[in-house]
Amino acid sequence: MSFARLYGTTLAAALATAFSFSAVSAETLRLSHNTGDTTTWHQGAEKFGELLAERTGGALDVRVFPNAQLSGGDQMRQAEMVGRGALDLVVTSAINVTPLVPEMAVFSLPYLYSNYEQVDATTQGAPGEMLSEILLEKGIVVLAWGENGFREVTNNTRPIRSPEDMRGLNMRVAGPMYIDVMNALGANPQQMQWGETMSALQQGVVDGQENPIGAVIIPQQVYEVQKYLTAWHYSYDPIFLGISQAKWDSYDADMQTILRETAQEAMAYQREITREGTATGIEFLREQGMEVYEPTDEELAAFREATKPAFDQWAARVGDEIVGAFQDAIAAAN
Ligand code: X2X
Repeated sequence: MSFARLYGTTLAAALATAFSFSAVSAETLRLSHNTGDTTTWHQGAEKFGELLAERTGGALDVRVFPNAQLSGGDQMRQAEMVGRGALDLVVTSAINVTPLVPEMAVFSLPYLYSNYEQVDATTQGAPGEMLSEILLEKGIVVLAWGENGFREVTNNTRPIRSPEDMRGLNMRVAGPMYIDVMNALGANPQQMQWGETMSALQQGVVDGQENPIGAVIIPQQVYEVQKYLTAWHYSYDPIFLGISQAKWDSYDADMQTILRETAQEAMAYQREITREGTATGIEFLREQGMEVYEPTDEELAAFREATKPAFDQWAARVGDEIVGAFQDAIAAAN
């Protein structure tokens, strides 16, 4: 049935008929993500559910499952599960999808981006579309791109001011590319689920980790188990809200429009609160007792230089066409 033809596409019209519509065909979609229920990932997912229920008059609602519960705690498995229709919806970050789609590593190449304008020129533009097309081949329809953010390094051993300071540190990392980046810096990387990381930090199984301030470090209270943070901005990580293609194909064009527009609004909100949390975050972390170091441009250049072998290795894996499209969009945004 065509939602728009029966009820009109405006919000007011949808709300006016909410009750009768929901009585006919309410459907609950399951959304999986791999952070806790305090993060901006979760807030973005909940916003999507609220807006979607409103706009479909309750015909569609969303149940959000945090902490990768639906994939047995395995954050990398979510994308593959959505692809084969075992999950309806996912919010996850690019690095988690690299085992399925290595090209997704393009976003997180070390020191690819210098600012948010450059980020937005790719995630909200044609370069992001290139990745959406590849994900579609895996059965995942990307509805909108959101933000995990620039990943900053924390640890309990010493302040990090130079690549040398990373030597010998046992670092928890999320995905394969970061193993190579940490190796390039002389650290000892260990891939670990996010869900196991807080206790590993607490128990000293690892010395440190890296994550974005606004989306993860603050809402998940990483400052309670880590002493030092360096805002080295070494790698950007986007998130996306995706739906399984099987589910997507079950809706008519009007419902697909509502899904896409709602996802875009929810992820715009998610990016906004993430950036706000990041902007005020360094001061907050200092108040919580963390020692925060903000490197000079020269020091950042040293980190960029030291991580270049990992950049080159992964750029080759991603391929010239995609890396070039990103670099062109970034140059144009400067
Ligand atoms: O596991 C992480 O570090 C997290 C939460 O940032 C990702 O999903 C990549």
